[in-house]
Amino acid sequence: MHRLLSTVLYLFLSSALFLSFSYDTRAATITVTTASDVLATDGLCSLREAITRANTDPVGLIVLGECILGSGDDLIVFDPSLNGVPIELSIPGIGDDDNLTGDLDIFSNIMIMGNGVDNTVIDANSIERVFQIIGSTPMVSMSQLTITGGLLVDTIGAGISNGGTLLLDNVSIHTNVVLGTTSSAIGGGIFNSGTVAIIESTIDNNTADRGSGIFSNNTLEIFQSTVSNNIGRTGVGIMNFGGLGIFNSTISNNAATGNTGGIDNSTGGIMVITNSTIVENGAQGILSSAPGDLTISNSIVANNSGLNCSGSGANIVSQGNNLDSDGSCGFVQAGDISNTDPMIGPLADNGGPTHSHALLSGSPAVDAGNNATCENEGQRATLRPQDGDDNGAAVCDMAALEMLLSELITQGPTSSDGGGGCSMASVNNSSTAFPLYLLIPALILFRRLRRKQK
Ligand SMILES: [Ca+2]
Ligand SMILES: [Ca+2]
Ligand SMILES: [Ca+2]
Ligand SMILES: [Ca+2]
Repeated sequence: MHRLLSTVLYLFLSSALFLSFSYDTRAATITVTTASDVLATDGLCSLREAITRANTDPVGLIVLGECILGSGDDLIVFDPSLNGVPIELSIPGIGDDDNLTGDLDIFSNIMIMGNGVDNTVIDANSIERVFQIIGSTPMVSMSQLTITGGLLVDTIGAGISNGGTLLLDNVSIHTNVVLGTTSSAIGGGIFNSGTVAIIESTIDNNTADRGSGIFSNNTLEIFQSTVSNNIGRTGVGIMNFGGLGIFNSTISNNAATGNTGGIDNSTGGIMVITNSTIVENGAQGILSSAPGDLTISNSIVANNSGLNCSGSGANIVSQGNNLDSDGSCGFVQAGDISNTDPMIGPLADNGGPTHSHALLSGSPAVDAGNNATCENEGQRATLRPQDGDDNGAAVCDMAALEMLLSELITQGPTSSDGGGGCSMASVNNSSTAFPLYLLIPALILFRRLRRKQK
């Protein structure tokens, strides 16, 4: 059921965003041609100028060489000559919401498509946050880019502050900082008060008092993504007060000075976790504060430095086929495995666009999920189920990844100390496993670009 709900939400988001772009024949494609953060008639188009043109759809003559005029739901792209050159924000002045100084302010429907997380890096250079999506009406998508260098003091959302509808697809949000300890020192990577869908993205090494990776008080869905190495007091990976779904994702190595490093589902937050790996966080892995508000299936909650779960039984409800390493999660439903070492590798590049934890040969999580409730593909887009224990029956794994039998065989026998010697076979997911929901918007965009060229 939750899989269906998430699919419906995804289709809504992707169709609302991408189809509106594809059928908005007025839309302009605005190409950024300089990495400098300037507002000037200099023959070049900066990212700030491009966003202003897209926001305001001005009319009039196009100045030769400047950004072309926005028109409807615009697409912003980056000239390949900028690949690898960081776009550093440099016009000081915090608190401006007119896209003139400090952060980049978006208040219309805009699609920003970079050339890859290594090629298109948008760095606030510590002058304010990176992006602010203002009001509840903008529909925005960002893909193939990095968002970093945001710095705020006791203010929300250093990477992105979102009030509208936002799709993040193949995005890296790292090293954004909210200083301070007030109730506003939240959302180091992302602050969300609207709707956000995160696909195949990484939220890493962001800092805030609470919700250092992500703070959400509205609707958030996370697919095939990793929230890792964030730093804060509590609710460090994710702090949730709204509706949250986590699918095929990894929450790992978030460091807490307070009581919860992984996920804090506060009173009023409603949360579903399936096929995910919540491990190696500081302090507690998951805290859920009210009865029935968090349901979990086909997942691993293990090796967190405090309790894996706080609020088990009433507040954290197992729907089966989960594993914990300390017996704290109350995993007593069908297929649950309690107080058991999951036998996982370190957070590492195991193939696909995000880092993850592999299951090691002999892991009790291999082929221990429920085919009736598991997701159709793993974090790396490996199709589920795979027969990982070579008994002829293909069964979903617990956890974000679905391991291939060839990978588990290549690892060989696992040493009892969990030491090295494990070589992972690379995963080829480029052919059969490419998700249709990414292919469809890509095809729509390609057709639209082709039409424009004619
Ligand atoms: Ca526009
Ligand atoms: Ca602003
Ligand atoms: Ca601004
Ligand atoms: Ca399997």
